[in-house]
Order: sequence, then structure tokens, then C-alpha cells
Amino acid sequence: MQLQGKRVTVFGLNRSGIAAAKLLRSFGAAVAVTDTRSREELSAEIATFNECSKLSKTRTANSESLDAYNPYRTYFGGHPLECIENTDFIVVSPGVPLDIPILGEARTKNLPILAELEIAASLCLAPIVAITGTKGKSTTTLLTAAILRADGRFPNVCVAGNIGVPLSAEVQNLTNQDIVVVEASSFQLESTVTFHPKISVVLNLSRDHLDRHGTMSAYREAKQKISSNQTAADWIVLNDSDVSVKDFAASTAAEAVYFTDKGVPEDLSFSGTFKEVSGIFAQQNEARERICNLEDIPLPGAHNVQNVLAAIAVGQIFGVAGAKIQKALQCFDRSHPALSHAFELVRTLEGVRFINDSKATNVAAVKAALESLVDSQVLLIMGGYDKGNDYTPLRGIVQTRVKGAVMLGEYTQQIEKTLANATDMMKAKTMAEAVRVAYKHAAPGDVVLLSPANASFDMYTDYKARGADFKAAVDAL
Ligand code: UMA
Repeated sequence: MQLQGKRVTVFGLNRSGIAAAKLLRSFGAAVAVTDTRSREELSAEIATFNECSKLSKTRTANSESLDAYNPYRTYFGGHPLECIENTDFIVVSPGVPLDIPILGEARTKNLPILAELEIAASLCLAPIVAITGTKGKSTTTLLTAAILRADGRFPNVCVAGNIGVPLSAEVQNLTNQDIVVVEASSFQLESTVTFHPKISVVLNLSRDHLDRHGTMSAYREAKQKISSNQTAADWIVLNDSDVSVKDFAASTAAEAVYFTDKGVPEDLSFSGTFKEVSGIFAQQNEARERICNLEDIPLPGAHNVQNVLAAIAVGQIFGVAGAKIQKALQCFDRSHPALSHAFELVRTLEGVRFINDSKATNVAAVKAALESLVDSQVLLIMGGYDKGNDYTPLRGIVQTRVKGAVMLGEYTQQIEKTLANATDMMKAKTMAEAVRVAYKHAAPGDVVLLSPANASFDMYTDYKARGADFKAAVDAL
């Protein structure tokens, strides 16, 4: 992408916007930034931006503000029309919805609106493995990176994207000998145009983020952009057991490889990975290779088996030896922050296990958590900011596995309506109250599970703060 002399307006001054602005400037673009938050609210971000800018720009005397480092324009406290005047194109942070009026105005001016991921990927020398899905993206990204690191052939195996570090912040450290594993969300993919990973992975697809995308088909369309520019020289890894993603193969030129946790595939021509009772296997050209034992899977839950299968399928495409894959799984580092608050055992008290699954911000994630608790009765804490969820898929499993559900917060009417009569319903205003109520109804052998099915913004800054509150409440018992 030719950026020298281009005028670009970056929407959103958070992690992605800061990294994109810095990247664009270092490639010679004139960058304006705009954010709905005020200059005061953005003081921390502006300080970070200035800190980053010191690396690429000469500091001027007595200059503490963003403008001092940036000879271009800043528009805070909103997006005035002016911010898209005299600009060649717009770069949006993932958290900026594409239907805000100013972006509509930009479209009438025929200004291209590009994702931060689009810009970063177009400047990335390293091949990209991009991983998407409604749930399991972060875990699979980390597992894939661990397998590729264990192989030893890449000087740098980088992890970026929705997992917390924008690709824009990493591209300049990458060469064509390296590899980058990108967790790609629908928000990031939505406004990509030329994004072209060497390998794409689609783990699953179920209702989520409908407050942003409006319809399931729009959400799916955003996800499908992961593979729309792939060619016959690329690969797509798909969940054979999830009908909603299996047919992604039909809309891409990439060669499809599958994974399934439903036993030995009947189709002899199956290419990919599968789980059966005795372990995990890879199959290619009708030849089977045993990769590891089920005990080698480093994370609990049936959903993590699928994540491991997907990561191994990527390893298989790169020709990573089975023994190295097994070693990578056995030595997998579970301490990455992206793995906390995801089906994490906090404490066992009087035989009751407390599991923090605050990261379960959609219905599919809650279902997966409940399916993993085969031998226990569950006290389930749910609630939060509803993104347009349909809780119907939970009815069956709640009926059989959930002893009681504690509705946390003010926005649980839809859950209560859908799960009425499926289990005992209780209510709590605070996390401490929810934990106390759940514990009161639990018996030895039961599990108290925080798996909210919703975003956390009604009560917390993010799912991590919600998970931390759960842990504190559990510790206080
Ligand atoms: N803003 C505007 N105008 C608007 C709306 C927002 O200016 O109309 C501003 C906000 O004030 C804010 C910025 O735009 O300053 C939005 O920033 P952002 O939310 O994109 O924040 P980043 O720090 O860049 O985080 C993003 C991802 N956030 C979202 O997708 C919402 C992070 O994913 C990601 O880790 C990060 O880039 C690095 O790549 C988080 C997330 O919640 C974890 N993702 C969703 C999910 O996983 O479900 C998709």
C-alpha cells in the first residue's frame, strides 16, 4: 500500500487507533485522529500516543500534547464533519460501529473506510494465520503459536489482533521469515478489503454481536471476509462438526482442511484432525498419524478439544512433526492473560467448585461450559449487557444440568423469559450477592459457574473486571 503523502483520518484513539496512526505516520502518511471521547477523557491514550511518537518524531521544546508531536489534526469529543474533509481515506478502530452518521457521510464522498487490520496486514511481510469464530479464538491463537514455535523453523512467531495487541503494533517487527497468528474478530474483519491470510481458521459460528451487525447474515458475512481473498495456494481450516462454518469452503478458493471431535471420519478422503477415544489424530491422503493423548490437552472442557484440533490442523499444514506438536501441548503456557477468566477454577470450598468463565460473553460459550461439566450440577450466574442474544439454545442443557440460575444485574429479563421453568431462578444486584446466593444453594460436588452469556459493560469496564469481582467474592466466602 502506497502511504507516502496520503492524508488519513483514524477513528478511535485506543490501542488499535494509536498503533494504526503511528504505523501510518511511519510510512509517510499525514494522520488526523478523532474520537468521541474528550481530550480529558483521552489523557492516558494521548500520553501513550506521545510516548510512541517519540520513537518516530523529534520532540519539540515544551510540547506535551498530541498536537505537538503531530503536525496534523486532532478531533476529540466527537467526529465533526471537518475530520473527513481533505482526507484520502479513513481507518476505523474495531470498536467504532460502521453505521455512525459521519461514516455514512464519508461513503457519500466515496472515501474508503478501512479496518486497522486491513492497513496492518497490507504492510505485513510475514505470512498470516488468521483465526476467527464466535468462541475459542484467543485459545486457538495461543495454541497455534505454541505449535509453530515448537517447530523451530520461524525466527519469530508473533501473536496479534483481537487477543489484545493490534497487528499494527507488530508489523514493523516482522520479516518474511516470521509468522504471525492473528486473532481476527468480526469487528476487525468487517471493513477489510484485501486481507489475505495464508491460512484461515473458522472455529464456529453462532449468534453474537447482533447489536453491532444487526443480523446473523451480516455477522457471518463479516466473518467470511477472513477467506474471501484466499487463493488455491492457501488453506482454510474448518470445523467439520459445525454446519454453520463447514460450508465456508464453498465460498473460498483456499484448500479446505477440517477438524472434528466426533470420532473417526467415515470419509476416507478426509483431510485434517479428529478426536477419538484413544487420542488426537491427523489424517492426510488416507494416511493417519496419532498426534497425542487426550491427557496432553492442556485446557479443560470439550470446547478446548476443538481448539486443540484446529491448532493441530494448522501445524499439520505447515508439516510440524507430531512429536513436536505433542510437546508443545504438554508444555503449553497457561499463564497468558487471554486465558484468564475463561473456565478458570478459582477455588474449591466444602466440595463446591467455583469456576470463573467471565469471558463467556455469548450463548455458545455458556453452552460449551455447561457441556464440559458432565458430572456436576451447576449453580449458574448469568447476566450483563445483552447484545441481542437468543437464549433458546440453553434451555435443554439448563434443564438437565443447572440446579439454579442467579440473574445478575438489571438486564436479565430476556434470559428469565427464555429460561423460565427450565431451572430455579434467583436474582442478585451485586456479584458478592450472586456468589453468596449460589453458594447457599450448592451442595458438595456442585459447581458455581460464572458464565454470563453477555458483555460486562452494564456493571464493569470489561470481562476481566467482572471476573476479578467474582474471584474476590469467592475468596471472601
Ligand atoms: N469510538 C469513537 N467513535 C465511536 C465509537 C467509539 O471514537 O463511534 C472510540 C472509543 O471512544 C474508543 C475507540 O473508538 O476510544 C474504540 O476503541 P476499540 O474499542 O476499538 O479499542 P481498542 O483498544 O483498539 O481494542 C480493539 C478491540 N476492541 C473491540 O473490538 C471492541 C479489542 O478487542 C482488541 O483486543 C484490540 O483492538 C487490539 O486488537 C476486545 C473486544 O472486546 C478484546 N473484542 C470483541 C470481542 O472479543 O468480543 C470483538
